[in-house]
Amino acid sequence: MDRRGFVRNTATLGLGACGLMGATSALSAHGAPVAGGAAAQLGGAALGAVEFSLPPLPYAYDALAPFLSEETLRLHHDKHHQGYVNGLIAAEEKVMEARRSGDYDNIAALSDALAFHYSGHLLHSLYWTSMSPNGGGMPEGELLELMDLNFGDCHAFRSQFIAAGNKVQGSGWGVLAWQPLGQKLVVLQALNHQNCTQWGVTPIMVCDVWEHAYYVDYRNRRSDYTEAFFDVIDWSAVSQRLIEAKGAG
Ligand code: MN3
Repeated sequence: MDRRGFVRNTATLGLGACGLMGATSALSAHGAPVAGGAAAQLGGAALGAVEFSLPPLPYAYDALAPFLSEETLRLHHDKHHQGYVNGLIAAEEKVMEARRSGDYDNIAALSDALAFHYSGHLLHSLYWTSMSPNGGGMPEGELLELMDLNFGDCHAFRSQFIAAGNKVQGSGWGVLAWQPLGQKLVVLQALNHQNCTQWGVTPIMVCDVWEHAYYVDYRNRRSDYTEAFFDVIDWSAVSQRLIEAKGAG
């Protein structure tokens, strides 16, 4: 099947139950544009030093036009993603202060903030590397074989992924993830960044459907954005993350 045929398929499947993306170490996966190693950046703030930082956008701000404008990518990467990194660092510092003082009265709010900002940081890092100026086309190899096995075929996968993103109520994500217990690919929704999660799954491709991701370019037409997302997917990066996720799980 050619790329055009793949992209044109717009049949929709019923939306599955709320899925989940996980609080996993997905950013050790291939393609995460984090200087010094994703694992070190995202997992290195265990006890003391706060090491989280914004990874550079792996292409020019105007490289994905016309799918997404330079204005959108500058705002989204430099302001929104940076905001989650800042929020994560602030939350970590408050948790460290609670440890020092022994005052855990705010632990519920702090736990919520950690989940929100960490998940936002992780998902945005995956989002940038789910796309490429040279993206689009078809998935190949084991990724394609698993789509056939787990969804029926790649068209059915595409329909479910787009439906999941379109039907997120409010802000959230469409997520393709490797589920180790089922040894299969799953399509999930993430509400906000952290809700509707299955523990232990590894997200390998994500589509941000918060309005800030598309409103400048698509206004309220989220479904136009989620359809066009398939024109820029970096399937080789997604395939590599699948291999790494399977190896880890
Ligand atoms: Mn976003």
